[in-house]
Amino acid sequence: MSEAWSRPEFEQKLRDKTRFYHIHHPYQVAMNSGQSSPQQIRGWVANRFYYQTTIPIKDAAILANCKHRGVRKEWVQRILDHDGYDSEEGGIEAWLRLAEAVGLSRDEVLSEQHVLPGVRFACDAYINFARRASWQEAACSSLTELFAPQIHQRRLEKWPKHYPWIDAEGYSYFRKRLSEARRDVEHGLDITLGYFNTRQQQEEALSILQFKLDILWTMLDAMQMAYEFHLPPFHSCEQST
Ligand code: AHQ
Repeated sequence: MSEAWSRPEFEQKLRDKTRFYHIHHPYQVAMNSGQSSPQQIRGWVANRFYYQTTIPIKDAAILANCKHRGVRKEWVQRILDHDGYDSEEGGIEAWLRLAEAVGLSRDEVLSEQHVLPGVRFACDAYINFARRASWQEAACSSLTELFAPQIHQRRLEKWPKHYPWIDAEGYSYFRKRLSEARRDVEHGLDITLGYFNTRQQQEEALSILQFKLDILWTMLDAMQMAYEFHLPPFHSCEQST
C-alpha cells in the first residue's frame, strides 16, 4: 500500500468528492432552476422530513459509541440543533414550518405517509451505520456537509424567485444550517483528519464518505421515480400486480 497522504492532501481528496454531491442530482437541479411543480417540491419536503428526524438519532448513536467527554460535549450540540432547547425551536420544528410554507400540513408530514420506501431505507441505513461503526467512522460520514452550505445558499437565492407561492417564512431552516453546517464540518473534519492516518485508513474514509453521498443521492432517485416519472412504489399503486 502506498504511503499516507499529508493532512492537506487528505482533506483535498475528501473535498474532491464534491462531484458526487446531490446538488448535481437531476431532481435537485430541477428544484434549484425553477422546473419543479408544487407537488414535486412538497414530495421533497415531506420525504426529507424523515431524513431530518434521522439526524438526531444518528448523532445519539455516535454519542453512545464515544467515551470521550470532550468529543461528546461538542457533538451533542448537533442533537440540540435539531430537537431544540430552551427558546430554540430546533431544525425539526423549522422543517415543519417549511412544510406548512409549501402547503403541507404538519400532521401529514409527521405521519410519514408520504415517505417513500427508498427514502426510508436510505435514512435507516445511515442510522444503522452510525450504530455499528466506530464514532470516528460515523463522524467521517457526516462530512457530506463539506458541500452543504452551497446547497442551502442556492435554495435561498433561487427558490424565492422561482416559487413565489412558497411562504418565505419557511426558508429559516436553510439560513440556520448555513452557520451550523460550517461549525459541524470544523469538528467532523478535525476528527477525520486526525483519526484516519495510514493510506489504507484514508481510502476507507473516502469510501465512508461515498457511502453517505450515495444515501443522499438515492433519496432523490426514489423521489424522481415517484414525482417525476410518476412510478410510485407498487404498494401505493391501484393495480397491485
Ligand atoms: O439539514 C441537514 C443536516 O442537518 C445535516 C446533518 C449532516 C449529517 O450529520 O449527516 N448532514 C446534513 C445535511 C442536511 N441538509 C442536506 C440538504 O441538502 O439540505 C445536506 C445534508 C448533508 O450534506 O449531509
